[in-house]
Amino acid sequence: MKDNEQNASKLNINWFPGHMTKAKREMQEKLKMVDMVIECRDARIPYSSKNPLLEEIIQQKPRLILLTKIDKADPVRTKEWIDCLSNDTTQVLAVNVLKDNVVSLITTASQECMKAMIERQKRRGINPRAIRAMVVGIPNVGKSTLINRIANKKAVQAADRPGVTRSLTWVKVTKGLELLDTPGVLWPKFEDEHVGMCLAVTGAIRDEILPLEEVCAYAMRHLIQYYPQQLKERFDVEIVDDPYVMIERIAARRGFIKANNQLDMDRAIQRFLRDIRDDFVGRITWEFVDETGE
Ligand SMILES: Nc1nc2c(ncn2[C@@H]2O[C@H](COP(=O)(O)OP(=O)(O)OP(=O)(O)O)[C@@H](O)[C@H]2O)c(=O)[nH]1
Ligand SMILES: [Mg+2]
Repeated sequence: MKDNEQNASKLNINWFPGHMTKAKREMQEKLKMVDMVIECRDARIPYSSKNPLLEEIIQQKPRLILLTKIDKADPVRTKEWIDCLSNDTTQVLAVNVLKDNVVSLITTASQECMKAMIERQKRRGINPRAIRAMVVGIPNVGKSTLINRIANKKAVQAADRPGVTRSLTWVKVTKGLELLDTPGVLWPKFEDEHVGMCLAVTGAIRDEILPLEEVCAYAMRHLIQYYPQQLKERFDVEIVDDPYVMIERIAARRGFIKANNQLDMDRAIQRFLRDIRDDFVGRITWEFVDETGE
């Protein structure tokens, strides 16, 4: 417990930087001009990537939950998450933003979300205007990539690191759909250590401000418990319960040795995290429906 508290406090360093406060305020201001919200969550962490500030920001607007990066997540778990998050008022769509036909999927889903507005306009004899949707979510979840893929051009900047988008930008992606790109937003305090760790492992927080050894140990514990075969196959080491011993074994197996003949643990930690994020350990989901109480 004490360890957890220490980790949690370390994990609270400055990850709600000034640009996020500004983004939150601007999103609230833009809300009047928006018909609906596309809430992107990472399919590997559908619970931890749910932003608690969002309810405050988006209020009662119709919402589509979009689970991104399904190609990186455990397919069995993704199915469980879709079933758990879908209900009469919320549609859930799970996609590989890079490969799936997101134009058609998002167009159809947004029209379904805005059915009432479209029908109202038709009844009044007005040609339905383009749907305006604000795309929101944690950093690095794929918001800007989604917008570029639907628009079929590089309308906004996107890259594999958190904090790329810094301002709100409207993009007319198709004749019937306008999307508002927004900066990824976190929240000032993670009540639950698990949430901070999941965001860290999957790359939503800059590594420079993270206690990487603890993040690595957290990830290792999960893999030992739920994905031992994938872990063994990737690193070719015998599995033991102690995550730190596992990291040592990886360092030794890979020949990560410092000039003083000690194991180079920093290098092993960085390689381990990179292998996870680049999918070399296979498709991993970091939290399950039954654990989170969703
Ligand atoms: N494998 C995979 N990669 C994805 C998917 N969606 C997005 N990416 C990658 O995720 C990275 C981050 O994408 P961005 O679109 O910049 O993320 P963002 O949500 O706009 O991030 P911020 O602007 O920092 O908030 C890019 O390298 C994308 O190629 C997906 O479904 N699968
Ligand atoms: Mg972006």
